Amino acid sequence: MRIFSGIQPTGRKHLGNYIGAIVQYVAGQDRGEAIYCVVDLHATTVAFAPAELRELTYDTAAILLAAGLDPTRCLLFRQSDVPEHSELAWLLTSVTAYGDLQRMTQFKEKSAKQRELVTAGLFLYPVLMAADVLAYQADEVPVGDDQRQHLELMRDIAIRFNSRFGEQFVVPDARIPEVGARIMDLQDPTSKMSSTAASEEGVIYVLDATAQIERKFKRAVTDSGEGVYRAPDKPGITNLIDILAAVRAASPVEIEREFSGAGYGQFKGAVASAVIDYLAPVKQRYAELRGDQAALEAVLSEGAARARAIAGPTLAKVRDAMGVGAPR
Ligand code: AQP
Repeated sequence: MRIFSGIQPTGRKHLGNYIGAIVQYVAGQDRGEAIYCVVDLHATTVAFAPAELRELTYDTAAILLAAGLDPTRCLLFRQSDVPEHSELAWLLTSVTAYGDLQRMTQFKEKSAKQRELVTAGLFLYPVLMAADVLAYQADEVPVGDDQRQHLELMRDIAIRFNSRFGEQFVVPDARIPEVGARIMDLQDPTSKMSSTAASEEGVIYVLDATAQIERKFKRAVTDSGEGVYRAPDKPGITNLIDILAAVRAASPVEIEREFSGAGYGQFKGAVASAVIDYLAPVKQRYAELRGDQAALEAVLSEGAARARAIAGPTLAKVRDAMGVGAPR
């Protein structure tokens, strides 16, 4: 079983990224051959600063290692170090429908937010994402719920390619966690927690100081009623229940039972302290790892060499099947 996922070095990683994706990456090391990638090429699809991008790539790699990725048990690399990703993305455009790309919710939302330029890269983002995964013949892709639509398109691309050019790709499945697949913004619990949120107050960053985490949970938007239980008209409390369930590896029902008589203030305090304890060891390891950029670079470049040994043969096969390039 091969597992692949990518994470963008855009902004600081938040609790949604952590619970929805990173925790699953760590668990993937025990479940199969795990391959993870910091997708810096994806980050160039929206406005970015070149020097910052490089730093954010190291930041993101350090967060992943601090969370528990172990380069002896998984493969971790930087997307742009493996040119097979971008070549395959181009080849896959030949079986990707323009109309499908136009329907992508993420493109619609992100293009609406761009002030200066809506890039063609943003439009083609899901094709590059398909190439990331398909190059490794991955069986499973751990992601948060917001990537569900991209995963479906990726499967369609693989199926269309296989039927046009012969069986070249494994058709991957999404692995979306049961609890915590969509952590919501604490200030606007109808929108997902996001690195591009309008205000930082609703976003818990993995590296936030204890006092910031306490303050953000204290100010988290709830409803005017009472009772700690999940309901469509209680998106704020529902989100806090999901967060506590995820960090305690419990079920939301267990959390509801435990806090059935509690007031909102008491409940928010409990969520804040659980999240603080949960992130403390990650923050400590991050500080140690981030201080040694040369060591981070070594992990990424060794990972890239091993990744190319897997993606290269896929590309050779695909080029042959498409009649592109000199015959092998
Ligand atoms: N709120 C979330 N809840 C659960 N999972 C989430 N993910 C993102 N937000 C949530 C999952 O995190 C992984 C990495 O996402 P990314 O590479 O898109 O990184 P990002 O740019 O930091 O993601 P954001 O915050 O979602 O930014 P925007 O909104 O600007 O794109 C993915 O598996 C994703 O599902």
